[in-house]
Amino acid sequence: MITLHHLNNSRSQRVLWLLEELGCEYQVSRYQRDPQTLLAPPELKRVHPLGKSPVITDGSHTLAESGAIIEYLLDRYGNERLRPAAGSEARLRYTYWLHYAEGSAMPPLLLKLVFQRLPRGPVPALIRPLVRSIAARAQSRFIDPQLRTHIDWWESELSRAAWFAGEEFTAADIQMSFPLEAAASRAGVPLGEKVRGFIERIHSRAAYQRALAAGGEFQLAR
Ligand SMILES: N[C@@H](CCC(=O)N[C@@H](CS)C(=O)NCC(=O)O)C(=O)O
Repeated sequence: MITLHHLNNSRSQRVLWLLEELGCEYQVSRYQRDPQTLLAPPELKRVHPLGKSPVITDGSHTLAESGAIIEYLLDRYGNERLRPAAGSEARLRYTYWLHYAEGSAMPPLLLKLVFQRLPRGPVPALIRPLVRSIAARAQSRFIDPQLRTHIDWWESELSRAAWFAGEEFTAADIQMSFPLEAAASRAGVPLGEKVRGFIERIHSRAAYQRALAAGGEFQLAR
């Protein structure tokens, strides 16, 4: 039986969603973020040394890293679903978006979160205005222009086809859902019509809704 080590409000929601799309049997082991630091509890380090979520265990395997977990689940339980055929143009696109989501899209979104929250942290009152000004400059000069570029890239790609790898919904769309949802919650940059349409379409999928019910809480930090 697959066990998903699931952290509230996190990337592991994507794995829950994939498990629901595939109709796999699984159980969920739950972990709660510290409300102040947003960090995972130390128990997660007993499952995997990095203590991050998602992690799955399946028989003798323990796997971390969303993209690797997605590939493992498709290899083992996919029966050719949710991944374009090897050698096709769509497969190239699928592979690109699967890696891009964590490798390129998430870093500026994480920076945005850190710099948005910095002045709200335990900063001495005397230097709070300075911290606020540095955080605002980091966002306006460095982070926001990068986010704009990424969001425009998603908009132009979703104008070419309904889904990231082409006309068929694939697991790359599941992987890309997290940066798009994070951008909707915190980017502070308007999203285009195609990106908003993508988010609406994924929300209306029955498996997405079952995953929400199974995961409990899914509200991304801002
Ligand atoms: N690239 C990794 C990122 C994993 C990751 O950073 N997960 C976050 C949840 S969204 C986490 O566990 N944060 C809690 C912590 O860092 O303590 C993946 O895609 O699985």
